[in-house]
Amino acid sequence: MKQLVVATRNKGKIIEITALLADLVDQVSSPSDYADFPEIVEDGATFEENALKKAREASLFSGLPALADDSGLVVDVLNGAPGVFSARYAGANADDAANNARLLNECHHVTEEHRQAAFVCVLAFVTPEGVERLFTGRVAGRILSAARGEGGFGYDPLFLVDGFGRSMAELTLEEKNGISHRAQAFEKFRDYLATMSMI
Ligand code: ITT
Repeated sequence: MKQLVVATRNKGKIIEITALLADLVDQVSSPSDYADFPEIVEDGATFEENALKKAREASLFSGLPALADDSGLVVDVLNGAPGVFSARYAGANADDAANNARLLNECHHVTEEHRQAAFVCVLAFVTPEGVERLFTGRVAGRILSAARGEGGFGYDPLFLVDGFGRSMAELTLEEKNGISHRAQAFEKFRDYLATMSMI
């Protein structure tokens, strides 16, 4: 595919997505490449709604095919929180440190065996011709009691990946992009593009 807009302002996502798209797209642009890219209000109740909204607005604005990632952490014992509120769990302008501090606090009295969680990613692909497709990925793990590792972004230091014995932040970019929720959704997107002969 020649050109694609990726509708995210999250620097951690952009690093991972750039690597995941490397052999799929000639030219990837993101909101920071445009002077007046619209601010998109994420007011949907689901990852699907938010991902579609971001991709639709990006495609409309740019006139190009657009991809948007809506993702987050889902913790069983917290009834699925932070979920679609993952980016702003500790408040509207919360940073990763504040969100992680709240997560630790909420899980404080929960024993290890009840800390099951998952990262979920929904990718929305929208084109100016009216194509709309969703691709989902999910990776399971447990919430740690203290941060581990320096890699990744967001909740990665508090997420012990099932079957790895390491936190998501203890994986290299290549390792994370081999197993993550985002990588799984991109794998489905890749298969779709191949089926449609778009690559
Ligand atoms: P955009 O909407 O501009 O893409 P955002 O950060 O607001 O950026 P989301 O609304 O999809 O994106 O929220 C995703 C949040 O979920 C993100 O800020 C992290 O807190 C968390 N998250 C998602 N994927 C993650 C990952 O791979 N590792 C750690 N945390 C992740």
